[in-house]
Parts: sequence; structure tokens; C-alpha cells
Amino acid sequence: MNLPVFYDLTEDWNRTMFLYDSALRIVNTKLEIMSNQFMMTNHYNPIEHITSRLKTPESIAKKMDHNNRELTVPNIVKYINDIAGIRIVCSFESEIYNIARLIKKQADIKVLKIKDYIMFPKENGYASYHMIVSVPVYMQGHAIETKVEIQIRTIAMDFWASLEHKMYYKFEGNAPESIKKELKECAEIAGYLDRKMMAINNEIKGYNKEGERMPDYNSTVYASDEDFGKLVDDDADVLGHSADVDEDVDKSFENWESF
Ligand code: 0O2
Repeated sequence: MNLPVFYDLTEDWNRTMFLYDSALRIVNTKLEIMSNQFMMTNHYNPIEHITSRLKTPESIAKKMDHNNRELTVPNIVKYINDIAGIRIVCSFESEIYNIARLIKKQADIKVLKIKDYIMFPKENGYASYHMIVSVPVYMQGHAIETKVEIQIRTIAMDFWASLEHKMYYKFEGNAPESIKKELKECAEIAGYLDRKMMAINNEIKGYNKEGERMPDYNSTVYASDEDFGKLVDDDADVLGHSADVDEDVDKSFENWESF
């Protein structure tokens, strides 16, 4: 005899949020270890600070509505990549790519998607490096691949994005053109400041304590890595992981649902 099954939305929602919260803790711990290792080996930490948050139910609902998707738990898991979000703020642009490279090297982090808004800033001036990754969260012996969005940006980019975010929400996307224009100009100034500060920092490294220039110092300003600096779309093959990875994440999430 088949017993009736009642779908408990609240329980489903709570389990989902628990999963994302766990993924956030896992990635945060990894980043903290990475940051401590930097300090230990280089006596210097490129990471200024790290913040993290779970997207609020209101913000999730707004985004689903904006994307014309039905508000269901499976849809949220499938279509919203930044329910669990981490922001890494560092001083220099080149460090963004170094940090991204180290994240990519972590064995149990899968990079699903990269959006390089530094090489390709948005029309409004937004610059930041976004990685959508997944980590396995172990629940009752089953690994559930769970997505986390990692945003990596400089202090200047972060400063700019906070103000733009404030403006966007105040005017609900319909900000006066004059303010948008001013902000765009500020983005250009922030970009200039970032490049200039990075060049000066690099220049400083080329001198010894006595103020003498070290002849063999290699002053490469930009980190170059062919894996980075590409803006990719949803279905593209990213860093060796195909779009199938996303399916794995979905499949593995189905495991969770069957408990
Ligand atoms: P909130 O309120 O910050 O959470 P996709 O991942 O490709 O399916 P999505 O989520 O639009 O689609 O991707 P994208 O472009 O990577 O944006 C993710 C997040 O980056 C945003 O989340 C913002 O936090 C930030 N972001 C993107 N564009 C801008 C921008 O123009 N200005 C500012 N200030 N932040 C931006 P949310 O959910 O849109 O907003």
C-alpha cells in the first residue's frame, strides 16, 4: 500500500539552507588556512579581509522573480549560484589571480564557472572576479556537491561596488543618469588607482632596504595565466570542467532530497 507523502516546504527549505551554510563554513575554513599559510611562509598576507553571507529569502525570491522562474527549492538550487557567497578583498589586482589560482588547486573544490569582470568590466563599471565553485558537504555518509560563489576584488573595487549597490537598491535599478555617469567615472578612477598602486608596490619590491635597485629583479606587474581572464557563459567548458559538473551538482543534491 502506498502511503500518502506530504511535502513539507519549510523542512525542505531549512535543509537546503543548512547545506549552503555548511558549504560556506567549509570554504571559509579553507580560505582561513590559505591565509594563515601565506602569513607563515611569506610573512605577508595578500588578503585584507573575507566576508561571507547566505542570501536572504527576500533576495532569493526577488532574483527568481527577476529571472522569471517559479519559486521552488529545486529551482533555487539549480538557478541561483550565489545563495552561499564569500567575498575576498585584497590590496592588489595581481593578487586576485594568485588567490584564484590557489583556490582552483584545492583538491575538493570544483570550479564550475568563472566571470572575470576585471578583464571585462560590466557596462556600469563593475569590476570583480567571480568564481562559482562547489564543495562536497557530507551528510549521513553521502557527499552533496554544493555551490558557493566566491567574489575576489581589490579594496578600490569593493568600495565602488558598495556605493553602486546602495544606489541600485535605492532607485530599484532606475537611478538618475547623472549619478550613473559619475559612478562610471569613479570606476575608471578606481581602475587607474589599482593599476598605479600595483605598479608602485612592484617598484618597491625591486629595491633593497638601503634603497638600492636590485639588478636581477623581474618586475612583472600582471599575473599571467591562460586559465584566467576569460569571461565564460553558462554552458562553456571552464577550467577543464564541462557543463556536466553542474549536472553532478544537481544529481548529488537529489541524494540529499531522498534522505
Ligand atoms: P546581491 O544583492 O549582492 O546578492 P549567474 O551566476 O551567472 O547565474 P548572476 O547571479 O547575476 O547570474 O551573476 P553575477 O553577475 O556573477 O552576479 C552575482 C553577484 O555579483 C550579484 O548578486 C552582486 O553581488 C554582484 N554584482 C554583479 N553585478 C554587479 C553590479 O553591477 N554592481 C554591484 N554592486 N554588484 C554586482 P545579486 O544577487 O545580483 O545581488
